[in-house]
Amino acid sequence: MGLADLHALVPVVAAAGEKSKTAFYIAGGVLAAWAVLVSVVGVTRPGFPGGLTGQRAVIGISASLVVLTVAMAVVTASKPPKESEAKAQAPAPPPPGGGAAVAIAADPSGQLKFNTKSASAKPGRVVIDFNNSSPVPHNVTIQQGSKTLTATSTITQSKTSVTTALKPGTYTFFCSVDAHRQAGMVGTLKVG
Ligand SMILES: [Cu+2]
Repeated sequence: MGLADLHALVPVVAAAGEKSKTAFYIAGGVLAAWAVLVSVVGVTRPGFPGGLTGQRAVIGISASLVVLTVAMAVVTASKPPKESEAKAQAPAPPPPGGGAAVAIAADPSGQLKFNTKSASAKPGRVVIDFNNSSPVPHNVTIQQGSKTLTATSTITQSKTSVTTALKPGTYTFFCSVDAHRQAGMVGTLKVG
């Protein structure tokens, strides 16, 4: 196998490397086998590699194999970050211990009220699931005292959710659209 063949092999093996680390192991194995071959021949033949051309060939092939192996290492090493990236984009898993989902719905006929005046959750990550099947825009905003902690999007005829970390305590949930809170879209969220 000549040097040109080796270089032609790089993209092919690199493509295979996208799928697994096998290409890296193959390239590494070939490099190791070549190193053993050179040293065995070198030991058994005092004149090896014989002449400038022979030396250049041995150095060239060795260098190509090193480049190939490093290329495989780079190609295969680039895979784990892609996986973790995909993982980061995936939906967050349910909170491990503690936390809870709180389901709140707006009146389906469009009246300015929620389906409940009180809700409760365990401390930790709390998912507020809000369902507004009416054509009137609403949201669920969470306050503690006068401090707004989080809010869902304002939606009509759809569902949304927001996740927040809540410590034990008493919170207020309400709709911040226009005067919906004053009209009655308000309730108490107890966490504890
Ligand atoms: Cu509202």
